[in-house]
Order: sequence, then C-alpha cells, then structure tokens
Amino acid sequence: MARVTRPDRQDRTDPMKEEILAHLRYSLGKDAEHAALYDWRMALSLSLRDRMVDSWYQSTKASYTGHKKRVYYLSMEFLIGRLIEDVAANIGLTDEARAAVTELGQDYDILVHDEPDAALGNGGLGRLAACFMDSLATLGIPAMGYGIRYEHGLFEQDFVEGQQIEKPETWLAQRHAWEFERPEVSYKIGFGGHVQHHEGKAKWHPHETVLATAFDTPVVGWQGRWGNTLRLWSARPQKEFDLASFNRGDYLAASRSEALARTICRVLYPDDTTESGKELRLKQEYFFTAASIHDLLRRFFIDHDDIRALPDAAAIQLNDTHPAIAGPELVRILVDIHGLEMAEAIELARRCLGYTNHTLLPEALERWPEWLLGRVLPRHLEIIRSIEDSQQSHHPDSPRILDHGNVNMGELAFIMAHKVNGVSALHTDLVKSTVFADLHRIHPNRIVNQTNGITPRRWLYECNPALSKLITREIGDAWPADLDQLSRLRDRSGDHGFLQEFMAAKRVNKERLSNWVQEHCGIAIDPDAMFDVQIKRIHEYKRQLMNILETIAFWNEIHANPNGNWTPRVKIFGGKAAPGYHVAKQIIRLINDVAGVLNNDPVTKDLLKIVYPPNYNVTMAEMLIPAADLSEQISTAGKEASGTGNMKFALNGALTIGTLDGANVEIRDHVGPENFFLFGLTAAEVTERRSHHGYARAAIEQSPRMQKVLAQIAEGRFSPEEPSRYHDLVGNLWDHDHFLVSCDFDTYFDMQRRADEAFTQTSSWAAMALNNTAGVGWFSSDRTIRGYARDIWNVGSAIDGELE
Ligand code: 26W
Repeated sequence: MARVTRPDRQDRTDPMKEEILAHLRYSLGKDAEHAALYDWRMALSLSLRDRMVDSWYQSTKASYTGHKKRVYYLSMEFLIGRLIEDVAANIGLTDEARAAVTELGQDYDILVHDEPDAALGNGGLGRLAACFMDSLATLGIPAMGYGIRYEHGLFEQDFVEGQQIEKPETWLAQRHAWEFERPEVSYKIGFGGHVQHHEGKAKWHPHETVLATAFDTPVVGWQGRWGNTLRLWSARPQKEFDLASFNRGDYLAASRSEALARTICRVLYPDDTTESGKELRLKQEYFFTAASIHDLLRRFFIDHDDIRALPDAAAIQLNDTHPAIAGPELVRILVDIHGLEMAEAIELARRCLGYTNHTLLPEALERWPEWLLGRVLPRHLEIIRSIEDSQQSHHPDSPRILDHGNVNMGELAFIMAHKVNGVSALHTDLVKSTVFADLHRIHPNRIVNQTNGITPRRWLYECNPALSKLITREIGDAWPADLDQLSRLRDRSGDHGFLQEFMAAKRVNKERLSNWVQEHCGIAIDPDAMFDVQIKRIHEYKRQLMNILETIAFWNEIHANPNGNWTPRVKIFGGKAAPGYHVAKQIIRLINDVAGVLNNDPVTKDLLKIVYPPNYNVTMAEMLIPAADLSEQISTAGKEASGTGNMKFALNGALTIGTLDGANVEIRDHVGPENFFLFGLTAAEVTERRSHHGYARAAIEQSPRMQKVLAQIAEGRFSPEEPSRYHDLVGNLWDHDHFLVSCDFDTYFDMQRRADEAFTQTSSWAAMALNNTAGVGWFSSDRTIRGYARDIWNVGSAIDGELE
C-alpha cells in the first residue's frame, strides 16, 4: 500500500516513531516529556490513521471513476469496540507500532487499553454490522455504512450488592481519533408540520428542522487493499440560537432549536427487546435514514441524470426495521421532488432496498402508533397509505401495514424490499413459516437466507495471537482472508505433538484471563479448571437462568459426594440487561448471589467458581473467548435468530454445549456432531410442548434435582437477608416458564456431566477443540458478504478476483 512519507523525514530509519512524535507535537501540542497517556494514545492512533488514508482515498476515487455500484448499509447500531489493534493488524503494522511505542519508552499494551470501547450498539445486530464493514472492505466492495454518532453509547454496567446499575457511557468525552468531521456535508432533516396538496402535487412543510452532519471513519480491510467509509450522522441545530430572544433575556427560547438537535444524537436506546414506542426513537430513525438517503442521492447525481438508473448504482440494506422509513422517504423524494408516478416510485425504491430480519420475538417487532408517525412524519404516513393501497390492489389478501391504529414496520420493510433475508438457515425457515408466512405465500421468491458470520481478523488474528501464530506456522498466512483454509488443520487432529501446542495456546489465554480475574474481581481461579463461558445480553430466552440453576445442581451434587471425581469448573458470565427489563435484572442478581455463596464454600471452592465481571463489552469478549473451553449456546430452540458469539468461540477452539437453535445447527454440521454437546427440545418440539397445559409443573415434578434447586432459592439459601427475593422468579418457572427451562433442565445437566467426562480425556478433548477451529471457516463474514453481494445486492468487487 502506498504511504506518504514526509519529505523532511525520508532519511530517518524509523518512520513510525517519527510520525508519533510529530503528531504529539503538531496535533496534540505536547512534547514527549509532558505527554500524558491520552496524548501518546492519540498520537499512535493518528499515526495509524495516516497510514489508512491513501488506500482509503484511492478506493473512494476508484469507485467514483469506475461508476461502481455501491452498497449502503443502514444500521442504527455499530458495535465497533477498540480500533488501535484492529487497524494495525489490517494494515500489517502490529509489530512496527509496538516497536515504535516501546522505543519511545511507552508501554504499548497500556496505550491500547486506554482506548474507549466504542459501543454504539446493544449486541449481536450491532456487532454484525461492524464485522460486515470489515468484510466489505476486505472484499473490495464499494460500500458505505450509515449510522448515528451517539454522544453516549451503551450504558456502563456496575454491580452494587449484586444488582445492575447503569452509568452513562462517555466515549466522546475525549476526542475520537479515527474520525474526520465533514461540516460541509450537512442535510436539513424535517419533523412534524403539515402537507399541502395542490394540483395533484404534495409538499411537506416541516415544523422543525435539524442539520445532519457527517463524521467519517475510514474502514480499511485486510492488508489495506481497499477502504470504505463508516459515515455517522450527528445533529446540529439549524440556527445556533436565536440572538433576538437571547438579547431580550429569554434564554430558554433562544436555545429551543438547539434542544431537539442535541437530544437526537444524545444516547443509544439500550433496549433490544421491547419496542419502547418513544417519539425520540422514531426521530432518531428518521434522522439518520433521511440523511443517508439524501447523501446517497447526492452522490448518485454526480454522475447520473436519470433517477431511473438508481437501482444500478445503489443497493440499500436495512439492518432490521430500524431504518425501514427509508422506503417511504425514497418514494417521497421520487414522487414529490422528481415527479415520478407513485407506482413507478414504489417499484424503483423496491429494486434498491433489501431488508434483514434479526428476530422473531413478537415484542421486538417495531410498530408505531399511526397518530405518532402521522404527527412526526405526516407526508410519510400518506405515502405509507399509498404503499398499502398499491399492495392491496395487487394482493387483496396481503397482510396489512396499517393495522389496528399501528404501522407495522416489518410488513412495511418486507413490502418495500426486493429481498428479505433471515440470518441462519433455521431462522429463515421460521421467518417463512411464522412472522412472514402470508407475505411469503404472496412473494415466494423474496425471502432468502444469509447465515451470519464474523470477521476472522478481529475474532482470531487479533484477539488470539498465541493460536494465530500456531495456525500460520502450520498452514501459512493466507487464512485471515480465506478462512476455509482452516480445514487443513483437520489433518493434525491425530498429531499428539500438535495437539499439545494447540492446547498450550489455550493455556496461555486461560492464564491471562486468570490473572485478570484475580486482579479485577478478586477471585482466584485455576487455569486447569474447565472455563465455561456464557456471554451475551441477559434475556429469558437465552436462558442464563437455566445455566445458574444447573450450577446450583452441580454444587449440590459435589456436596453429596465431596470426595467424588469431579471436574473443576469456572462458570463465567458476562452481559447487560436492558434497564427496564425486571426479570433479566433479577437473573443478574441471582447469579451474583449464588456466586457469593459458592465462591466462599470451603467444601466446593476448589471445584466450582462463578465469575461475573461487570460491563461486558467487545473488549472483554476479546479476552474471554480465546480462554474458553466450553461455549454456552443454550437458548430455547426457535428463539435465537442466529447468534454470532457461538461462531467466535468455536473458531477459538471451544466446544459448544447447545440447543438446535439459530446458527448452532449449522455450526454443528460443520464441526461434526461428535464435537458438539447437543441437548434439548427442537424448535418443533418447543411449539408442541407449549400447547400442553401445565408443561412446566409436569416437568419439574419429574425432576427431583430441579425441585431441590428451586426450593433452595425459594427458601433464601442465596439471599438469607431477604428470603423472598426470588419468589416471583421461581413461581414463574412453576406456573409459566415460557422459555421451557424446566423441560430442558435435566438433559442439560446430563450433557454437562458428559462434558466434564470428556474434559478429563485431555487428548481427545484437544482433538475435538481442534476440529471446532478447523470446521468453522465457513462462518467468516467474508462468506456472508459474498452471499449478500450475489443474491441481494448484485454488486462486484473492485479488487480483481475477490468475489470469484
Ligand atoms: C426495537 C428494539 C430492538 C432493537 C434491536 C429490537 C430488536 C433488536 C435486535 C433485533 C436485537 C439483536 O441484536 N438481534 C440479534 O441479531 C444477531 C445478528 O443477526 C443475531 O445473531 C442474534 O441471534 C439476534 O438476537
């Protein structure tokens, strides 16, 4: 990759070091003597950013001059994490950066750890968007990610007496090193007001407007061959403040227009289960979607003059329904501004749009009250009615977008997209047979599957250097961009020496984690124990509750026979609950209460430990996943759309204990059923079981083991200061148990004991672990993005040969 060398430094031998010093001086206004940690970290980041710019710039120029079709990925969330190591790895400067920093007398690892973890997302959907950005750049597909530059990302989690408390996150309190502000790229975004109809034409007169301003972060792919842009929108008031009001002394009136703008980008909604129906959320959605549509149309008109060519130039992907207003917005512009007929506009917009569904949970499907949408976006509501009329005229039996006073955003997104995709094979089947069954009957070719993937750059190469180096030694260094090559490691599963090295890499990661846990949680854990990890948002359907109940049952078992031949375990949990999700918060509290008792039990403490570090985020995942032996993927079958953590664990040589849910099904197929601890009801069995009245009570009555655990919790064994603390939680299991913990509990417990047994057979365990790493190359997000490019976007790579 071309690199700019400053003329006065051409003779220096260590350009990186010089560049860091130059940034320290000229960008941060410090010299080495007075620089604080922040200054050093910023100087390093800016130096790395410099090295991305040429490739980024050339890519952007190539997309313009080559008139390439572009992908626009619209996502309310991008869960980015830290970038120093990511950027350094992608442009091949990891060693050089470390050496330069070290020579400057600084500790590279401390600098890396000083970077805030950019958490502009809640969980899987946001992290997927970040992995996709990495793959789009690696594959050389001209693309732009569009989202919101939230001032505050996902809240920071702390535990006070075992209970989650939320604190505001402040990643932008310090300057963000990677972005370029683009004050010249601004669009007016309107809200409210009324629509004027005159001679068959409609004109929207918004009541309020804010300015959307772009902030660009370059995203350079593997080996710096191609760079795309992540463009995040920030809101500014259209007028800074009203000087006349200010001079009159009416300070509140003076800054009224400022208030809306500041609020729109203030904070990420921390809820990924319940649609909160908040006007502000709707405004956020429209704000970033409209800015993005304006921006891509402006780019389109640079080298086109006929709007009818838009589908050949732009593929717009909607990451869930959050940007679904893109359909009506595009139609509005086509009809009201470009004068197209409604029918043609709808068809044209449809050819540009794709919609990805990420959840089947009814409570997470977005619906806006019609009155609210009509108040905030009056013209869009009219257009939605036209879209509904058009759909009904062609398909009188079609499900309704407007229904019982609500606007169903799923139906809207489906009807306005030429392709709709699910995120795993099972999930796509369920999308076809449940939520969108009627629409699927009407449009049988619209739904396609694109099983999720993960970027192997962040999720193996960077986070697990010990294993990466071993793999590279064995199969060469092409695997980060061609993950199927990992299958060559299968040959080594009978090679005792290699298996020992494979487990030695795991051991390094487990030791690193043990030290961290000792330091941050004050808990001593033994790297020889099995590290059993469940990290994800806390939800009833993900069944952290089943995991902690099983932990208690195991503890009981040890007590019954303290001298038994038990396999030592460390149960590791990580994850946040939505602030308003009471049951999830109770589950967190229970895990912490149980940890308090078990970790101090002299009989079991060398055999069983529970660790639940607060504030799980991308950075913590990068440390936990490489150290895991066992990956918990235990959702109620049919509920987890895909999961992507499951892929990360398998890639790093953990075995999965899991249900036939989401992508677990495909992971098991790829790694081989003998290398996967399967248990639990299938999705079809879950549906069947739910139709039996009292299924939970019946299941618990057949399980003395579960009865005992529930009795202990209900008696206050883990909350002696408040014995009734978990009465509701336990009562709910007996009486409802919507997620069938009771039905899967015994098979889960038994499979855990099988895992215990397997773990003691160290060499066969190592072979199984290796077969996981070797088997999951297919789950690279490069494969996923190739699928979208082929089946949905109809785009090519600008790098020769990349998509063939
Ligand atoms: C309306 C609020 C809201 C916000 C976010 C509702 C729902 C969501 C998302 C659908 C939640 C989410 O992150 N879903 C996850 O998406 C991942 C990527 O496809 C999947 O791997 C997970 O299974 C799915 O739960």
